[in-house]
Amino acid sequence: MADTIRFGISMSQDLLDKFDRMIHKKGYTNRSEAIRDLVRNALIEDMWENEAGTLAGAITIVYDHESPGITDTLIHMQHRFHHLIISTVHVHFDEKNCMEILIVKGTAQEIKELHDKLFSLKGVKHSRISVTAII
Ligand code: NI
Repeated sequence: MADTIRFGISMSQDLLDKFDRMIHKKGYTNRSEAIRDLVRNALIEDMWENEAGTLAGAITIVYDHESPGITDTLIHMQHRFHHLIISTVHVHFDEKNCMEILIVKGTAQEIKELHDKLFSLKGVKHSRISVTAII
């Protein structure tokens, strides 16, 4: 495990009060853990924006399974991107709509490319990406 370094942070009383109220609401018991989480979030966001390193995540799509060809196209694409897609979960949302969660691992560029291809398919109504990394 890497050494833990202690360092001081300067900020206005007003800003610190707002920060303390927020982390209290979220259930943090100390500022250090809250700040570590903020730093991790910022680092992962930077990896996503600058397309550096390996990320893992989920692409969630909602689609109309009655849209012509959509089911075959989605299966075809999942085989084409098999190196990125670790697993999928399919939920029959209602009589017409399906939700599929694709669990992916790759670079931000690869994940964005796959997401864009999925979202632009006719019949796909909504999609969301959520990514994380080991920091
Ligand atoms: Ni379904």
